[in-house]
Amino acid sequence: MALWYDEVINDQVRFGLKLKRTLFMGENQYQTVSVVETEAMGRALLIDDLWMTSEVDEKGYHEMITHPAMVTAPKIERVLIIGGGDGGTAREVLRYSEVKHLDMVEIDGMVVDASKEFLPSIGGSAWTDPRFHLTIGDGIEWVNRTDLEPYDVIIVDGSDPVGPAEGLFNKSFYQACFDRLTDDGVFVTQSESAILFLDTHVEMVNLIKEVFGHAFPYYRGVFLYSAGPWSWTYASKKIRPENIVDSRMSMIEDIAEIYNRDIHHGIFAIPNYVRRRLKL
Ligand code: PUT
Repeated sequence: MALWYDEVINDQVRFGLKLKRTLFMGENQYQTVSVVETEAMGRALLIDDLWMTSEVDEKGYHEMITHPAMVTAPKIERVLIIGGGDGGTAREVLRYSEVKHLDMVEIDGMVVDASKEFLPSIGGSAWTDPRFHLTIGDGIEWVNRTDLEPYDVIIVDGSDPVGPAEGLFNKSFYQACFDRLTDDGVFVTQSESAILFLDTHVEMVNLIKEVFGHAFPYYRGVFLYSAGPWSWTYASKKIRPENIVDSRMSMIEDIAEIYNRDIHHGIFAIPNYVRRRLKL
């Protein structure tokens, strides 16, 4: 009999994939981490039994969380990723030669180790890039440090708001990120599904707006996240998503699998039922 794994989204919805085999299962004080091989999506990472990323569709997530910020921030020399343990966001950030220093602060070393061993194509050359500085530690404590040089871009690539990622979904965390950014720096976070987790999405965007003065949610489908469009939210003290640096956009659209200028312009359109609930 075929073996399936279903992410239980709520008592009415599950999202399942047929498995070939389980490659890794581990548990620590933070969460459970598994890597499975699926028929449809290649190898996939689960945290606390929730689908996180897969070889087949990871670019649809990692390109989207990375490039809108990276093509619009005036400077991209110093970048910070909170979370991002599979390495995909780091890989996308490091495509830009202007990046001189990338810090990534991931709370769970097991996610990094499992990703390097079983999902090596996702982090790719990021793991050995001399500009990349990995800290296994608490991203919330990191952004509350006052001894850090400010960042040009901060990307929050956390898991869902359960377990250790819960603290990445509140106003004091967004305020700390605001404080760690340069005056024209850009912040982006994954901000959940505006269909399955609409209340969480709306609350996040409204809190980010309270901190930054503006918030620009954007939307695109990620197959593994099962219910229509996923979302990310962009914010900055000064910069808007229209502020495209042409040379960077041309470079990235030549090599990206999905992201390009037309997609950039389209993704910031907010569905009316969401817009009515946002205090934008
Ligand atoms: N970084 C993974 C995003 C959340 C998946 N549900």
